[in-house]
Amino acid sequence: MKAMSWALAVALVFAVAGSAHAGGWRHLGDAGRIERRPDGVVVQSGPARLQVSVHADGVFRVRLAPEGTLDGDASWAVVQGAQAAPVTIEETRDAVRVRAGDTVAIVHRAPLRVDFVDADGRALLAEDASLPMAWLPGEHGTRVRVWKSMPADEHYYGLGDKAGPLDRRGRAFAMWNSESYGWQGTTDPLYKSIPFFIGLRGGAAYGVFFDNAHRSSFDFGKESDGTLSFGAEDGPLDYYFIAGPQPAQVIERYTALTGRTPLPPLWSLGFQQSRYTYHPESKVREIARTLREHRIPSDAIYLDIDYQKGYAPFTVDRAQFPTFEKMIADLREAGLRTVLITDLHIKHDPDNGYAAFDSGMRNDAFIRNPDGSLYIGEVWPGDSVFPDFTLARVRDWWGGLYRDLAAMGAAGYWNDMNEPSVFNVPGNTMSLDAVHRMDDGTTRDHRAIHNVYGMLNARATYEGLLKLQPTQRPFVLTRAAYAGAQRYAATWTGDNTASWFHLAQSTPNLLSLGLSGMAMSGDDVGGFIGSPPPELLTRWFQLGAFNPVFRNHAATDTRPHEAWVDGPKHEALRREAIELRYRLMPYLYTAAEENARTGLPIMRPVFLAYPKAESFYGNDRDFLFGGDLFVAPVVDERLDAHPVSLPPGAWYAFGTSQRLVAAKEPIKLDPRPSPTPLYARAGAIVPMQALVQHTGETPKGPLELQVYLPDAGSQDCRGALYQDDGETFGYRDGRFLRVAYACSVDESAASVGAQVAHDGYAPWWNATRVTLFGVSRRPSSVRVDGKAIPGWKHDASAKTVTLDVQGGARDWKVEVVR
Ligand code: MIG
Repeated sequence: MKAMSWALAVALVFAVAGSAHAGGWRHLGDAGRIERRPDGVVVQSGPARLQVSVHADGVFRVRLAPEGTLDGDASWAVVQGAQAAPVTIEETRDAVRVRAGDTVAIVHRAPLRVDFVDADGRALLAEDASLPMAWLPGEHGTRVRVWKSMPADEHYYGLGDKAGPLDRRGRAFAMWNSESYGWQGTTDPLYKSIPFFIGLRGGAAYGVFFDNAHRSSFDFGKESDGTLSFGAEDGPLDYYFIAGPQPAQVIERYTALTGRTPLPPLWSLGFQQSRYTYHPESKVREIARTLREHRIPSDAIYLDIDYQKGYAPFTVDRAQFPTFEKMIADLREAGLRTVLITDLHIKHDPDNGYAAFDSGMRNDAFIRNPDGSLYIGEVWPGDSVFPDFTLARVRDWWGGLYRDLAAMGAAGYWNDMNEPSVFNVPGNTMSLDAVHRMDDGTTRDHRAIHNVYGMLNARATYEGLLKLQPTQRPFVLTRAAYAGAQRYAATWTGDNTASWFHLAQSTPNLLSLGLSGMAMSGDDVGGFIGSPPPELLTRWFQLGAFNPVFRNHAATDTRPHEAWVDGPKHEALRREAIELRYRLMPYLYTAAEENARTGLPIMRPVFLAYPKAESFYGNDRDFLFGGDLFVAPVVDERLDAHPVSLPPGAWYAFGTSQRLVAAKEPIKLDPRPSPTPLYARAGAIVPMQALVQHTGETPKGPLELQVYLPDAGSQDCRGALYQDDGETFGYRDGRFLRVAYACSVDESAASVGAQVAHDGYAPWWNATRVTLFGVSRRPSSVRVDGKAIPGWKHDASAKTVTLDVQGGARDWKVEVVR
């Protein structure tokens, strides 16, 4: 009942949330005393104080304290401390200008407000003088809100995996981690809260990160056409302005601020087979056997909640899994890792020898109600208790729970239900009064912690695994997240539906997650709820093959979703899609390493690489896979032509010499093209390998390099390769290989070169097979390192030249002479 009335109250209050003039909002008045600091200014305005500082290169921070005291500087998201950056401060009659690099924060005096402009004085993000920042004291804290002018031609991206189109313009969103079974196109909020967005206008981008974990909301002109706003129910008014102008630069800076995804284990980039639930043991073994018999390349099998005893996390139902450890070992032998679900709700099961509960009680690890009693909520195991993940010592304890499962040989862990989801209560989550303890001895109620709870669950898992197996890269899959969760876990989009709608929704979701820092993401291939018709399932495999996390999953009571269930024709198409992913593994792994190093996502909206290509600002269907491949997937049942509009420049139909140029009119393909239309940038050098059945298998044969020749004179021909052992942290000690490839074309020759940039890991190949696409005329000779070689091939109809360069990691140069 209590929670119910709260939910109603929130609904009522939220109805007027965006409304600036609704009763009681106290807006900032004029500036009073201005204090200069080395990194910016602190401005008094009545009792309130506003701080505008330069946090790092290209990153400004704005904080408002209504009562004048800036809260302790705690953030769950930010890992980058304030960096010293050159700052100049200039005072004029009307304003103070804080300049760093190419960005200026103009702090206007009357009323006190902040605009961001670029070096030429062009507005990037400006406040409307009639709507300065405001706050509204209430029963559960002080609400805060910021309004900004919204240019008519600006587009908005990010906020994690929200439903609906990628461009958020014209809509409003709430941030409150919510179990969202069967969510649809307007369902909001969903499972994650990533209060970060990117504004993009005429090719120039900036970002805003609102670091407030309370229930918050973002409005991109829904309430009022020319205004965007963001705010929260309580907590600090604390946001970062992140300069571009390249959108990629905004993402690099945002992920420097909130952290990056550590390099994932290679196997997690393989195809993953899941279902709710494969049990008993014989069923799991049968699935593993069938994957291999049908030659479906795959790297992991997931065990959902039925492997446990009475759904109690960290138990194994031995009646169903008599030789659990042996099963894991046998799967591993076949190249399949086992991923176990480990929900965070611990069964309330006193005096029954349940170690997770007993040790949690001994360690005072569980969340309590305000009256000191245990908070108990009903979830899968029945009455359950919930770890107090805000405490470091509780995260430690939780991490230790993985000791046995790790010893049993499990390779990855799945943290589901961590919004947290609670059954049979209004709001489907923990009581908002539940008490979370902080390491500094203070407490917060659940309202303040809710949105970070799932991330702290993933963090406890990740850090625990690091302690247990310090040399192994952990793999954690989380459903709930807050900004920064990319440091600990991969994610998926929750309980989607076996519908064409959800297939089409997959790409905007995953692109948005990638723009929001969480590149390692996927959705349930085939749809979780319901039974996909064969063609839909095939299309989903074909799309999922280009998702960072590629996992087939389905709910109970649905028909089987595995690749082989619809007969040989569909199976062949699905296998073909999976095989291409495995053949592209060197390219994909290189993209994953780039993501770990720079934050740039693996799946990229076209505007990320081509910011000026405005025709792609609203494209929800197509995307770049890594830097050089363009995917135009089939996500509907249309009977008319499949239209493809290429990004700027020249492209090749993948694996061919068919050259295409971006044009006004889309290319019209067959209505049901198969496989997925895929294009390589003219100037791309794509590393590939021979087909394997799992990533632990050494490819037989050379490294394969596909070189898509650009126009003569183009400087933009390049590729990269990153390799290491795929599972340890050895790369941090330099045990990796990095090769840069480049090519050039002139009247006399096409040349391709390899340059080893870091030689710390011996690769599996001892030759590189180079294929040049776009060579119509038979060359007069082919030289490697200046010497003519025999044995090269020209295929006149395919317009390719193929040759082998002997050796593993070494510099070389190939010349194909006209
Ligand atoms: O209440 O563990 O989103 O992937 O299979 C459902 C059972 C709980 C929800 C997850 C889904 C998983 C399921 N879980």
